[in-house]
Amino acid sequence: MPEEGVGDDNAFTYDQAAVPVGSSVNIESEGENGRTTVTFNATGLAPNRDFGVHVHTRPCGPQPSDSGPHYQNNADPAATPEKPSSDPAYANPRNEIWLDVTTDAKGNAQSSTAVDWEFRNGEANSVVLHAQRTMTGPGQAGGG
Ligand SMILES: [Cu+2]
Repeated sequence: MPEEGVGDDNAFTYDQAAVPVGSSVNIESEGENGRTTVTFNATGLAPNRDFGVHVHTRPCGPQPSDSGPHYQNNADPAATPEKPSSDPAYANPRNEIWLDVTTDAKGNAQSSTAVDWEFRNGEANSVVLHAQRTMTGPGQAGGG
């Protein structure tokens, strides 16, 4: 991210029950004229369950925390590296990229989102699948 047509070449898996070997995830991002559309496609995940999915700022790594906080168009001034944004005024699907999905009986899922901004160069570096659907309340928004 945010290059277009990015595959899963650098994927790290932390839960092999939720994301079995052989599953695949594909993300595409298209930015144009101040708008960005991101689509998420997955096959072979655990069936019939929710996942939170977001664009994060740092590349994935061996530790789940390596991917850093969510990418925000308008950065929450109260957020710090230790305490990522959880203010619904900033941690919401218009200011971040949220692609939550529910898998079907075969573990397949698709979602897409469109926002009124484009990624700043080099600041959106990963897409993270979370074990839970994204929360939206004050103090927990964006968490999962
Ligand atoms: Cu996330």
